[in-house]
Amino acid sequence: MNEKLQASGNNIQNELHRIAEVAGFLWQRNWAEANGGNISVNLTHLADYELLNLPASTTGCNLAEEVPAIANNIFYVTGTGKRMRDVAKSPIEFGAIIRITADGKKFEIISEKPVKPTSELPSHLSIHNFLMAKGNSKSVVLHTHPTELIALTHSNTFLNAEHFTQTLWAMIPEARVIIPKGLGVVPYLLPGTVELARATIKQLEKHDVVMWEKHGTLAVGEDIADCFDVIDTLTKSARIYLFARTAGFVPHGLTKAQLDELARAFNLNL
Ligand code: 2HA
Ligand code: ZN
Repeated sequence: MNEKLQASGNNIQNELHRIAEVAGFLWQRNWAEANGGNISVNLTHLADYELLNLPASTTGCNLAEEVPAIANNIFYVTGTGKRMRDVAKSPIEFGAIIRITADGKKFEIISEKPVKPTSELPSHLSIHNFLMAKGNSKSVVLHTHPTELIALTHSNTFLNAEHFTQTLWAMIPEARVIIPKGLGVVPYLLPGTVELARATIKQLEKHDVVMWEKHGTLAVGEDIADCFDVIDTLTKSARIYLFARTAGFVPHGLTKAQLDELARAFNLNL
């Protein structure tokens, strides 16, 4: 690792450890086959002046869409084609720290080893740009392939986000509390495209977690562990629903009155 990066203080090192831990969870959960999934974290608020101004180890690469709200920001991003189980061992070896140029039109790699960022970089950076422009403190974008949630997107009924949300909320009280805004759904689009990024951002106006039809889940949050919890809880609900269906019955689910009671008890409509 770059000496300056190493010396950049505990904040960045701690964050890399937390990323590694969650990357391991994604693999253990069977959500990260081969090179499936990707992570980006805005590190700007954790970095010192020296790190923010590290010379680039690559020339700038053009971005398909400008991201002026995150100009000069630095991010950890997982590498394209890299296995999540390897990211878990060493995020810096299987990912990169990148900096957005001052004009918001390019990114450059500042970590020593020039690992090419995730194929979903257009989505990740456009989302960070959107979150920052909204004055949001959400600095994490986590994309993974949770089996049970993806399975449900193979049914047209679950492409209706309202139905998807209500079904998962009704399985366990935690789902209503931990995913208060419910989930958005993006119909299938080619992975890695600007179109997918735009459709996702539209859903993020109202939700913090979005399903990509027949592909996976994307969550945004202030903390990588929180993003994991949201997807983990949704998956738990999906498992309960599918177990019940597999056992031959349709689960009753919590009633509307019970869900409304939870919303009141936890101030979820604020
Ligand atoms: O391979 O998950 O969406 C990484 C992906 C693409
Ligand atoms: Zn994916």
